[in-house]
Amino acid sequence: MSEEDLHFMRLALQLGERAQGAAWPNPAVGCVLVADGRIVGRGWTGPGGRPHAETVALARAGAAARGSTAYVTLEPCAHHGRTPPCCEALVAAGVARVVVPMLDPDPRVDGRGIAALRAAGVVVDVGCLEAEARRAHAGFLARHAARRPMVTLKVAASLDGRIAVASGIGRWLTGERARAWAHRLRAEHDAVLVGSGTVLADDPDLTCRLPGLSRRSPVRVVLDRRLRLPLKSRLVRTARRRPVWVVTRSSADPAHRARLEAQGVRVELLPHERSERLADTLALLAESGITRLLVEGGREIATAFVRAGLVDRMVLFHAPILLGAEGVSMVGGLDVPRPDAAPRWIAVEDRSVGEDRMLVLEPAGETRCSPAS
Ligand code: AOF
Ligand code: ZN
Repeated sequence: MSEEDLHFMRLALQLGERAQGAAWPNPAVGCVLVADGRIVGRGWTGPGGRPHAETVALARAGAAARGSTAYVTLEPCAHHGRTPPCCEALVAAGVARVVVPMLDPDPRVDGRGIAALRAAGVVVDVGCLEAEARRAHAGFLARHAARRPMVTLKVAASLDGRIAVASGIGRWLTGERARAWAHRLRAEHDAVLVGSGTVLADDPDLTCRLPGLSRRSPVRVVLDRRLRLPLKSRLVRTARRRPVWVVTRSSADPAHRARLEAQGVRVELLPHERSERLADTLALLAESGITRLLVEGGREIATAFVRAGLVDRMVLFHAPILLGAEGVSMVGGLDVPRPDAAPRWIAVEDRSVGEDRMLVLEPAGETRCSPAS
């Protein structure tokens, strides 16, 4: 790969990021068309996955696409789905070369896009910035390979790892800049998940309230085995504007369920033993198209995800305060017998956000995108 290839693929990856959290159930793909060293078209996957990135870039380029190189962050599709195949569109437009980091794991594509392009005489180079693309498509890949979304756990804690004072008040530990980042995280995920305890304690609305990004608010998911979600909660009152999904047990009170559904809440039922297993809840979300899930708490939920090995990425905001031993710790019991048996994390990003510090961590060792029990 030349420097030029790396440069334009980086640009395509950046464009794809713009669709993150909005393209589900599809991957957020970016595309740059380059002719004689000049960009003639750019595109990214549209809301809900349509149009595909290549369609947008080709439309922008028009006749200038002839003889160009297309940098696409995922193998162009080969199937007649909700849009015609992108590989046919690239050939029809006269694109001479296509550069992609990786194949599309969707069984309808999976190498067929590249084969069709090559059969039509287009030069195809595979593998440019593959690691970066795998990270960008982690949610889409997890949904296909592990029947679950990629999971990001967000925690705002004091220096000593407490998320609230003893009375349970945990709001405003971090400053305004960190809170803005947290809202951006919501926009970049398809869904945000909390436990019903958090709803009862904080009555959050879980939307993205950044200027211009309110339409990017995620689906709001409540794990609520006892179906305690109050009709008066902010979530229920706004359920018609942004989706609210509640996952509960099939034995939940049918009258309350009907009242919630009448307010626009989607109630998903799981048999008793399946409702105890997070992996079953995640499979249900993946079946509904969710590729990127942001877990926001509270402590019981965070603990359950960590214990199950179901966290792919942790975003930890550290406020420069101490709350002491009487504060509520960020995770509950993990039964760690010795330090060397502790779940270990690798920091992939570490930066100041206003007066707070943001750490992005990934589990050390094998990737966790494998089916868990
Ligand atoms: C592309 N470019 O921008 C995206 C692709 O339901 P459909 O017809 O939109 O097809 C969805 C599949 O298309 C999805 O599973 C993935 O394989 C591919 N997504 N492909 O060429 C894009 N978003
Ligand atoms: Zn396509």
